[in-house]
Parts: sequence; C-alpha cells; structure tokens
Amino acid sequence: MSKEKIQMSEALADIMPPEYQELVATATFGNEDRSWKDIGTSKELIEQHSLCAGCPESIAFRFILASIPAPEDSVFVGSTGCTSLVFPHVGVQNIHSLFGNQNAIASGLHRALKLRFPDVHKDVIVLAGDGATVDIGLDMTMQSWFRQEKFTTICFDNELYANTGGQESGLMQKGFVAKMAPTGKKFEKVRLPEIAFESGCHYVACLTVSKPNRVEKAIRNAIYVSREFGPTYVQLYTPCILEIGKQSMEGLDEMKDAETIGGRFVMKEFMTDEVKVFLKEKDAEQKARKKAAKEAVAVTA
Ligand SMILES: Cc1ncc(C[n+]2csc(CCOP(=O)(O)OP(=O)(O)O)c2C)c(N)n1
Ligand code: SF4
Ligand SMILES: [Mg+2]
Repeated sequence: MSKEKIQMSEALADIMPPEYQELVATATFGNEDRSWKDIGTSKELIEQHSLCAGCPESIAFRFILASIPAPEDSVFVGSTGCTSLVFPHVGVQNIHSLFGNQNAIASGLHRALKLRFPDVHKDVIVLAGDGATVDIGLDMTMQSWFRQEKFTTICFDNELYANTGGQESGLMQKGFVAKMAPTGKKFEKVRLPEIAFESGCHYVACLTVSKPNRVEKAIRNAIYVSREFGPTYVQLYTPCILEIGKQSMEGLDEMKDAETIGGRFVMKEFMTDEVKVFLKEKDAEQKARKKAAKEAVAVTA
C-alpha cells in the first residue's frame, strides 16, 4: 500500500538513506485503519526526537503519528516550544508557525487546500504546547473555533512553558511552583476543554497519553469530525518530567496516576448529539472494513 502513495525516483534509489527506503517500503501510508498496533512491524513516521529522554511528548508524538487516518494527505502546523524540535524528524508535511499564530496559519492553509483539492480530505492538524494554545495564542485558537474552521487542534499540556525554562501558563495547576514561577500559581487551571466545547468545537477530548488505544480513538474521532462538522480539540496531558522532578522512566506512572478515579486527568469527552451518531456510524464502518480484510486474508491463506 505504501508504495502506491510514496514512490522513490529509481535514479536515486541506491543513494537514499536506509531509513527512507524503509519508509517507502513498509510505512502504513494509504491504509485508513493504520494504528498504534503497527508500531514495531512497519516504519514509524517519526525517526527520532530531540526531547529529554523519557519525555511524555515523545510518546504522544508516536501514538498520534501512528493514528492519523491519512498521513499522506495531512499537514501539521506546529508552534515554538519543545514540540517544535520534533517536527524536523517527522515523515508528514508540517509548517512551523510563529509562536501563538498556529490556528491562524492553519485556518488559511485549510481554506487554500480546500480550494486546490476540493475532492480530497486534506487534514490540517495543529499541534502545539499549552503556552502557545492557551496563553499567547488563545485569541487565534478561539477565533478559529468561533469561525468554525474545519481542522483539529491538539494541545500538549505540560502545564507550563517548558522550552523557555518553566514559566507559568494558564493550564498550570493552582499552587504549582516552577523554576521561572517561584511564587506559585495563584488561580485554578483554566478549563480549556469545557471552553472549547462552549466555543463551538464539535468534539473535545482531554486525556493522558498512557493508553495508546484511547489516544488513537480520540485523534481519529477529532479528525473525522473536523472533516464533516467543524473545529475539534484534543488536550493531552504530557507532563514535563524535568519540571516535576521525575526520572525518565517515571513519566508513564505520573500519567497513569493522574487518570485514576479522582485524579486530575480522568478522560473526558464532549460532543454534540449529531457527532455521537456520526461516530457510531464511523465505528461500524471501520469494523466492517476490518472484518472484510480478515476474510480476504483467510481466503488467500
Ligand atoms: C513570538 C514569540 N514569543 C515568545 C517566544 C519564546 N518562547 C519560545 S517557546 C515558549 C514557550 C513554549 O511553551 P509551550 O507552548 O507550553 O510549549 P512547551 O515548550 O511547554 O512544550 C516561549 C514563550 C517565541 N519564540 N516567539
Ligand atoms: S523540558 Fe520537559 S517538556 Fe521539554 S523535552 Fe524536556 S521533559 Fe519534555
Ligand atoms: Mg507547555
């Protein structure tokens, strides 16, 4: 399947790096039902990363890139921050925008792609930190929702400005003391998932990235709904282990603890009634496709 979507010039085949050869040969381009479960058997769309060892943002990137339904027809829009350091290593088209401007850039991009390719779903996906999404870029974020722009916004919520040393953000929890916020946060974490839903998002999910199944479902839901209805928002708790004083292997436990009953990040989803019906239909379609694929394999075996 991959080869039908991504081809290599024969003249260059012998000098292309092995990572690229592998990408062309085994990546899951063109398979709508690609999944995090392909990790390990096909080439991932992230080659490496420049984040701190064990940073939950790196796990989030791997799950998101394995879950998007059409990477060959997707464009990510990033913003300055720890996330932006990863995009040069990613095998999907992406644009780096000026800090905070990501949803404005994505609005223009999506409209242009719609004009240029009216018959293809070109998925525009914003992926930025909480500082970019909720603080400096909040106006751009919310105006894109008010305008009902048809793309997905993903926020990596590590509850501060990690890349610049740990300043306070609107998503920081009350009372938290960071390196560059020594007096402690004075008010509660802003409830952006609720605000997003009230501001016109048709599907909203807030969760950690400890469970790949859930991340995959939320990302696919958000993208499918954005194609048909309008803006969608996914907030992923990806704690900055450096700032909360955890070791590289402790990020996963931090996320698991945060999502247990009574924790700060128990998964929540908001959607309109028509989206509920739509997603049920999408689920049924996917199940039917998977069943047909299994039967086809059984016939050829
Ligand atoms: C226009 C502009 N303003 C400020 C900065 C400085 N700056 C770079 S990264 C950053 C904070 C990023 O925080 P966040 O979006 O939460 O991402 P994180 O690094 O936490 O993943 C800031 C303020 C910048 N690069 N450009
Ligand atoms: S500073 Fe924090 S958010 Fe940034 S890469 Fe390191 S652990 Fe991850
Ligand atoms: Mg942040």
